[in-house]
Amino acid sequence: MIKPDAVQRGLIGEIVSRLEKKGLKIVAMKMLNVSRELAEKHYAEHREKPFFESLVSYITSAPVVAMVVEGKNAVKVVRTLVGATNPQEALPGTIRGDFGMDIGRNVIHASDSLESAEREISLFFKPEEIVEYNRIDEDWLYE
Ligand code: IDP
Ligand code: MG
Repeated sequence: MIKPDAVQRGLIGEIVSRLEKKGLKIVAMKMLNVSRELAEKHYAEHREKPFFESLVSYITSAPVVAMVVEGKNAVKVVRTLVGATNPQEALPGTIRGDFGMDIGRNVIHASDSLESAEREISLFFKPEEIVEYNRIDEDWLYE
């Protein structure tokens, strides 16, 4: 999910482009305003954290772009492209490392496991919003 700061800063294209060029297949994508209810569900695991309120207020402050991407080991690959949670520690070349300055404005969200991906996808998308297709370059992306 491209977070509100990245949408406001005009980084949607850059971020989508990085995922696309890596070879990840985008199978769903939408812009939406995250409601407080959705934000609380999405970040349920952080409910007891001191930053929970500011996190919910951040993610609901402007539109986001939610995506579902597929690929071999997609969860791990995306987390690697995204970089460390704190953009000040994220390596250059990663999305957070290249575009962020503050842990509370860290540009992008990425699911951390297949289980959380499944849970989060079901919060943001109806099954019929996820598209099945082949990318023409798949034979050249994978051995
Ligand atoms: P992740 O996004 O890298 O998976 P999580 O630990 O799951 O990191 O935290 C979820 C989000 O909560 C982070 O992306 C960041 O926006 C916010 N966050 C995490 N830790 C802090 C903190 O210490 N202060 C403020 N915000 C935080
Ligand atoms: Mg997380």
